[in-house]
Amino acid sequence: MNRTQSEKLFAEALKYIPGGVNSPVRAFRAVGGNPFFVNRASGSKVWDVDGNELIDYVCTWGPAILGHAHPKIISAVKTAAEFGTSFGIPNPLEVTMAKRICELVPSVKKIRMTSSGTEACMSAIRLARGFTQRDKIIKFDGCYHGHVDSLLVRAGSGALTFGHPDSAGIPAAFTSHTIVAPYNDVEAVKAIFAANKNEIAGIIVEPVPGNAGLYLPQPGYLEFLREITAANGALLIFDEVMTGFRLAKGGAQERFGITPDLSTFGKVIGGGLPVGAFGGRAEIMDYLAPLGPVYQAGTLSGNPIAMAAGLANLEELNGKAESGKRKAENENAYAVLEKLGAHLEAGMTDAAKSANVPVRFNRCGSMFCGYFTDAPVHNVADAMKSDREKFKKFFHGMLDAGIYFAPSQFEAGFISTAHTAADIETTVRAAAKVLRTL
Ligand code: KE4
Repeated sequence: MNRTQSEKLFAEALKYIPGGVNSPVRAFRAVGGNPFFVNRASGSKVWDVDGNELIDYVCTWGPAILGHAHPKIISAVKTAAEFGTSFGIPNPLEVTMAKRICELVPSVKKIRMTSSGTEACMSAIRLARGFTQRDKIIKFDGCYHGHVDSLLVRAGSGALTFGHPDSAGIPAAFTSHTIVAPYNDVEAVKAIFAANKNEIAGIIVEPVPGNAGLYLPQPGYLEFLREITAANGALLIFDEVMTGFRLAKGGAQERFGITPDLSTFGKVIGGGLPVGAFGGRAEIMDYLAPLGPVYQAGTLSGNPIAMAAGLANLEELNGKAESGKRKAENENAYAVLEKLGAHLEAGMTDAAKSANVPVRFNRCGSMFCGYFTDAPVHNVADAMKSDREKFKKFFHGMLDAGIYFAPSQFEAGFISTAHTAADIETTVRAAAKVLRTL
């Protein structure tokens, strides 16, 4: 595949941007080779600067749930931009967005917008500590909550990909109140609470971890986290930056029937523009400035263009909130995502079997990960057993076939409502060929 222009751009980028990328996961360091550059995307496809068309299963890491350049989002952004790009003064779209999120996610009674998922998670942690007046936070190895100093401890995503889940530049004091437990391990969390009585401010968890590939909560595990936090005066914080509004209209908490105290969001509610949010019980959220003692702020929080794009995304996924109850054109968006996900899972599983290559294909709705291992994957330790050499070869074989999967074994894949059965069939046919070369 000709990537001349991408190579030229990457050489230029390296002169001015560390590693040539503005986010490490884009760097292809886990799979080898150099990243390609994209300047056009539409529906389920992206086109690189050399004109190569790719079926995209990264979907800009989640926001493009309706596919790229959805006409309703483009039109909403253009319309909003005509009236100005930022005010730094409350604007009506912030109210519409806040109300819409509270309608879609019953556990959220109040919400605060930010400009990234990292900011949302950082703020939720600070709020949990301020509200409980406790310092310690439990997180799970392999889970990633953005590049928050106190949470970059055995983190997932790029931190895991590059083998340094604990970043340099973070003083030990900043992580001394962070306790890491294995995901899906009930006894480990019980022991932590027993050893830290009345000291745990909260647990922050990806309800379906998507930053070490993808694995699911074991039956009863999320219920256990809900019970043990409530029993110990600690808060349960669901990091739904990735799962929110994707795994169900109300996110993973709707899908699994759990009511967290706080939730963080991002990606889908920005429709591809910079966004994050955190919300939950009103008595907790009212601890935030300007009402309460926990400070949190952002120049572009609630930016009108991001709100317009996010609201268009939500509207197409769920239909208008108010009058007329107009259903979205693809009113059963979540049924479409589930059907496409099941189609991909079945096809990839069959392709691996016919090629006699051990693959564990984990999936939850429209999020998935194929691990090159024949053992089940329930946590990051299991994920680390996957054959990364096979993954590298598979990744490049599929890329050369015009299929773009996340450039790391430790990332989730995403499907959009713009993907078609034909896209899935093309993907599975290519996988059947590539797997036989491994
Ligand atoms: P951002 O700060 O990147 O908007 O969100 C951080 C974040 C928080 N919580 C979860 C569960 C997340 O998945 C993320 C970000 N996800 C990664 C993909 N693994 C973003 C891609 C990147 O870092 O470039």
